[in-house]
Amino acid sequence: MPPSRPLRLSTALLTGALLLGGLTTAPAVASATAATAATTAVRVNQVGYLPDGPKRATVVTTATQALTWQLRNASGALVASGSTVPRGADAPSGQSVQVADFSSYRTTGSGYVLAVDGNSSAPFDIRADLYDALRSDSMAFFHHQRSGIAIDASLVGSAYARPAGHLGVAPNQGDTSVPCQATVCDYTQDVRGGWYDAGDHGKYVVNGGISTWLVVNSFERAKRAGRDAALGDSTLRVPERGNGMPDVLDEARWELDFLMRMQVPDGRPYAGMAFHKVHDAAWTGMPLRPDQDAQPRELHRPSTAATLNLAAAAAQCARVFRPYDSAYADRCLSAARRAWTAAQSHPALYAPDSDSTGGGAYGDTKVTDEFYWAAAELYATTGESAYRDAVTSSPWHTSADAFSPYGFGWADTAALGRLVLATVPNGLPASDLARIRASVTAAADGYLSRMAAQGYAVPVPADGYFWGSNGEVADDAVVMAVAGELTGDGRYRAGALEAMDYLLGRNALGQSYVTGHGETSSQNQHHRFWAHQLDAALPHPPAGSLAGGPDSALQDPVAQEKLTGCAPAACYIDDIGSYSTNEVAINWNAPLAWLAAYAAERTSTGGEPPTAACAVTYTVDNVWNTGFTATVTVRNTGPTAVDGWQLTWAYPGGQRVTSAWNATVTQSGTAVSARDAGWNRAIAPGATASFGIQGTHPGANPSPTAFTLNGSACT
Ligand code: 9MR
Repeated sequence: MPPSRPLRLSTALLTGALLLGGLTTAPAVASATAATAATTAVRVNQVGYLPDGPKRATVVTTATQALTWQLRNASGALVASGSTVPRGADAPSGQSVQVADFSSYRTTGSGYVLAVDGNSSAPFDIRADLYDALRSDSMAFFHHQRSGIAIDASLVGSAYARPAGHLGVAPNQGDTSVPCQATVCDYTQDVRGGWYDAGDHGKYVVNGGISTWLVVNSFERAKRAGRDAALGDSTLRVPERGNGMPDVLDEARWELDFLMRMQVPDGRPYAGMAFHKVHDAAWTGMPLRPDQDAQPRELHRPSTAATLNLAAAAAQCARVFRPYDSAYADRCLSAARRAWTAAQSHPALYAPDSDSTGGGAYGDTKVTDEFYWAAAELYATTGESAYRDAVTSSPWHTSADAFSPYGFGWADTAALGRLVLATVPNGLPASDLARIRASVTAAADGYLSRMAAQGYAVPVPADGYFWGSNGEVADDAVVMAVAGELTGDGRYRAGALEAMDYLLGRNALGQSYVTGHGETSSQNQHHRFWAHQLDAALPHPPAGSLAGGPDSALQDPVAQEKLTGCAPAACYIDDIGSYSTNEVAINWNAPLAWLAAYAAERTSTGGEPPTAACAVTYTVDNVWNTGFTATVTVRNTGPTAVDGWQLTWAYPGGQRVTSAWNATVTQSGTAVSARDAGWNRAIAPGATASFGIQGTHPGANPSPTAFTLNGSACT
């Protein structure tokens, strides 16, 4: 099977060293205070907690006995208290920690403080609209990163306004007519637009594809849940606001247009493939506004991985954009088909790790996973048998390793194929679909158990803190959220929300990694324009920008100077020079935006614990001396549709379920859980779903009387 993430770490190290060489021309960087300095021993999500969400904090302490935690409101009144749970040594953080759990406190308010053993947390809120601001800020990041368009003060404020970059206006040489590197091609291509990848001015199809996919997937998932209004038209500050197209899709289209411009035209060698990347001929220094970049731009040789990123993102575009702009959907589908065909003709055109002068390499020599992902998207969109066959004949279709403990990422995309097939209606046999969905929940179970074993509840393994670890955490949260959607099991939503807690301050450094969200938040991320640390006239990164996060390999000079000896989860510094721990990137902000939109969604129900919204009848149809059959009918008595359900009850008379129909029923002791069978997952308001059970009983056969639906008690 293809390599797992630790193997990638070694290639990352190599590339990092080359990148590091490229950046030695940059001006000396002002020294920054180590992020550890100002933080309290009581680590919370510094933004706050949802009323109906988990609420846990981690306390750094050498105490071995349980301590008392006290929750105080803004006026200092004690509103809840309890005991911490000692966890002892926590390997990733190198700290001794205890955990305080105040999840049962659900009263909304601002300025709460959690105190343990004389230490107080940063103040935080408990409220249902907690993530509204992060939802728009994290998505606005992409507009700020746009190439080829002026970033207008009326949309972003004067500090962040800037002229268009790389449109051919001096000193830019422009992306409007870009030549290839020597020997790659003898023509030029218009590859304007798209998003700058990160703190550099490169534009990479590999990373662009997965980032666009996540942005569009965020919308598609919200739409499936009937909660896409918050991502609809006129919800973001983008120039296309008010054009009838959901703003999130407008934003994604900016990158999709670029990805399609990177496709080799018909009649040329490698027609239909995508150029791997376009960037400067040499690394530029910092700071540097995009429009001031004077370096020649170059197209790099097409690659199979880039071509399949294009195929996957464009096939998804064809499906999701169709209701809003069918002509654009047609264009996307035709680009996706061409890319797929070209990739089949050139299945092993690998981008080398060594190609990192002037831009990142994004090298990848294992592309079976990209084939699987692209085939899954093309199949979900078209239903055509050729794409189905490509899905079912892929080694990833049955591999147990499609979800790695190290998460998915720009080089590891098999998981994306699984997420598509698990959630977008398609014609695979029911047994395949059941196996695919089970693989999503198994992956999420893995993240949950890793979180449960760690003092800071992080889904990544102790050796998983590599370049972009915060993106990995957010990607893992996406998988947990999808598992929650598939099963209705609240533990997965709690896991996704706790991953957000990690990103926003409940971590080894007590650091919110998102600019402007949290008291101690990152503000000096590596970026050529948001470079306030180097030039006071320039802005800090805008609110909602996620830092790459701890990278235990120390792959830049600042990290090497300031972080030697760090525990893996503490290998981070909020210094603009530390590009291996503190850069921003589209593939990290994309899952953050996905997650923020998901977490913000609960505002539609007020974010309060859902009230009982179901009524259940349990009818024994037949009973004999040792056995029985019964029909269970659940009615949705709430105002919103149920999409995926799990009904639970306890048997009072020693009954055992032996088989079931129209639901998947499992039993542990007296506790029984019935999950929808897929086809009956939706229950409209007022509608019912029924399923049947056969079981044994030891004598009497009393009916259960109490039921819960998706964690809420039924009447
Ligand atoms: O995210 C990429 C990481 O996985 C690699 O280890 C690292 C070194 O090759 O590159 C990262 O991507 C960078 C890209 O190469 C150039 N633009 C900035 C990206 C984020 O740091």
